[in-house]
Amino acid sequence: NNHHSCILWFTGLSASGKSTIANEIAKALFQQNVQQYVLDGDNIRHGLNNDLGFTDRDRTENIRRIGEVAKLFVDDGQIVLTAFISPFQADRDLVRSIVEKDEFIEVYVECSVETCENRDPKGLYKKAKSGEIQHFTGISSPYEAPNRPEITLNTDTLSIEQCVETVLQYLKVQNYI
Ligand code: GGZ
Repeated sequence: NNHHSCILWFTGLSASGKSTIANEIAKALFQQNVQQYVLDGDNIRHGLNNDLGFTDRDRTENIRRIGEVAKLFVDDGQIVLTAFISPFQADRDLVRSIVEKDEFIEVYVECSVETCENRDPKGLYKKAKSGEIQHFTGISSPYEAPNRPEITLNTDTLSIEQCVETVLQYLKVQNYI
């Protein structure tokens, strides 16, 4: 199908909804015969990046490698969706700099720490607060909100469906799909 390849780079706190939204968009693109692939913790941190932890340095290397992999998918003509916290603006900017100007779409999945803590699907916020997990984003490690994201999705107030629709609409209006 005729489309313009790009990276939809989702960034936000743990439990903000990045993976869920990315996977739902991928499903919709698949149904429209658009080639797409989702990179997330399940297929990257458990494999290629299983030597990396959560220090600032390891997160930076995590994002650098993911950016390089995403670029390969873009070169292959796909729409690649990445769902990583990617807490540092400089790391996201580095990925932006290795692809063409219109091939990097930063999607800020905005959500208050309070809401994420209440969701806490894996009990990680609880562990972070008790000190059982160190360097936890939003609790004991920083998160830098994007300076100028192409898209912002606030999951405190928007449903998953509304977020998916917002991104699909953006892709249509900007002629990616
Ligand atoms: C943040 C952590 C941590 C720490 C384990 N800080 O909600 P999840 O579980 O499934 O997603 C989180 C994931 C974050 O990995 P990323 O590769 O997205 O992070 S980064 O972009 O910053 O490199 C969480 C789990 O791993 N997790 N320990 N200390 N999240």
